[in-house]
Amino acid sequence: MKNSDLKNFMFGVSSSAFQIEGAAQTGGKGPSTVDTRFVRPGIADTSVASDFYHHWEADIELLRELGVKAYRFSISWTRIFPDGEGELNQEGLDFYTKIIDRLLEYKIEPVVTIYHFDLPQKLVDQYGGWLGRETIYAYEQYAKTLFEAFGDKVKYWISINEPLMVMFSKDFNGIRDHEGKAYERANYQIMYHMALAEKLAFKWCHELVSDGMIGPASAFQNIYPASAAPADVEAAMAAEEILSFTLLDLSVRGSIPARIAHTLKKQALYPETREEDVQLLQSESADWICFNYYASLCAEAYSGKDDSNMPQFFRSQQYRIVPNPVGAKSEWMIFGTDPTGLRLSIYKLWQRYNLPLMITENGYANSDTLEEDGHIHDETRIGYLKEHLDECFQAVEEGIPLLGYSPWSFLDSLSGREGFVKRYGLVYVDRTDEDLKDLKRYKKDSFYWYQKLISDCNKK
Ligand code: BGP
Repeated sequence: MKNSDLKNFMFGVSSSAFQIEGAAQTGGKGPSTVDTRFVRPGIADTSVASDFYHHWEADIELLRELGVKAYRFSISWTRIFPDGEGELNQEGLDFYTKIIDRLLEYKIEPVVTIYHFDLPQKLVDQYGGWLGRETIYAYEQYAKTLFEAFGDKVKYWISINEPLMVMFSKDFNGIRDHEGKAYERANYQIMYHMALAEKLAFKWCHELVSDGMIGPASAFQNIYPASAAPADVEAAMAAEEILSFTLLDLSVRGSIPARIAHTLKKQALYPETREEDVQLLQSESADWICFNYYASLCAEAYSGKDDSNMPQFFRSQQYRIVPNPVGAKSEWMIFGTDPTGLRLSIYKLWQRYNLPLMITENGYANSDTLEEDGHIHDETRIGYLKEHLDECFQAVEEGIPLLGYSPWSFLDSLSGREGFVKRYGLVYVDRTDEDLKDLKRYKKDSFYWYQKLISDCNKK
């Protein structure tokens, strides 16, 4: 690779507000769906998480020491608008102002996710969350407020993290009173309303942030045919189109892919739309595509039943998702690892959309052990990150505008469901699910490895 290829590459690291901040009821913050959801006994909740809210200065020192060029984090919607809309909480805005200013002082580019799973609970209570069109405008007000406050400082914006997960996860969308077919219909209504909301954010970003870039962060599902049988190949194509491209097409092209629209209509799942939506959907488009990649999957032709143990949202009558037999599986990486799949995902996204790309999540989950001497030897994580980064470097060398790589995660943080037993961080946070201990930070071996890699690339 030419030295200049990586000169501007954004080596970053990622986090999200509810997974690290804690202080869930502090500083005027209102409750969101991730605070009110049911948490299994023995598993940590959002109240303390990694306590970034009280450790932010020392944590940003760690970012500086790590040498990253970018930090991807999210703003908590209910820290800014405790009710999701209406009255602004200045204390919340001030908190993020301090963070952004400190990052810029250290020449770390803030990459800001506007909304990462934490939907204001009040919007759920009042409007059914994303089922109500009111939530579209609440999101618009929130996003516009952020562009007004930070538009002169933050250039890189992510509208919504993993709309796919928001559509399907009741923990995130807060929809508890719909089941079966009604819930399936709700999933697509949520998708559609989020797409409209996102377009309003695009519009304001383009108006208020000069040279700003905004786009979604896709939970990209790279799916291989389970065999070369045409029926399996077709199943894999359908799965990718439904799980990944439908949402991204809305963000970029402003429409649902024709075959998917046809199927949704046939199944009476097509969302309720209004004529005037078309103009908004098509007038604005994403400037870049961020995506999160952990593993790949396979699809085979649907044979009338799905007896796999896959999560509900992977199930469909058009395909059957199965684990990829290739790639090492481990305690928490149950789908195995597939670095090549990351590069193939880059190709697929580049071919379809021709937009700059950024990897905003990629990481290895493990139940790490803090040794008595304060070390955490996470060589498997190092191997995982190295293999995936090598694939990124190849794509950059081939001329694809991959702007950066920001692994999940900076700190050990609250996992989507598993609390603190499942860790991804480059920095260990000393707490367990049930014992807060001292929340002290320890740099894992992966921290030093990544630090050296960034520094070596800077020297080239
Ligand atoms: C992604 C989310 C992240 C993070 C990550 C790891 O889907 O965007 O917020 O949670 O997954 O997942 P988990 O913590 O569930 O293992």
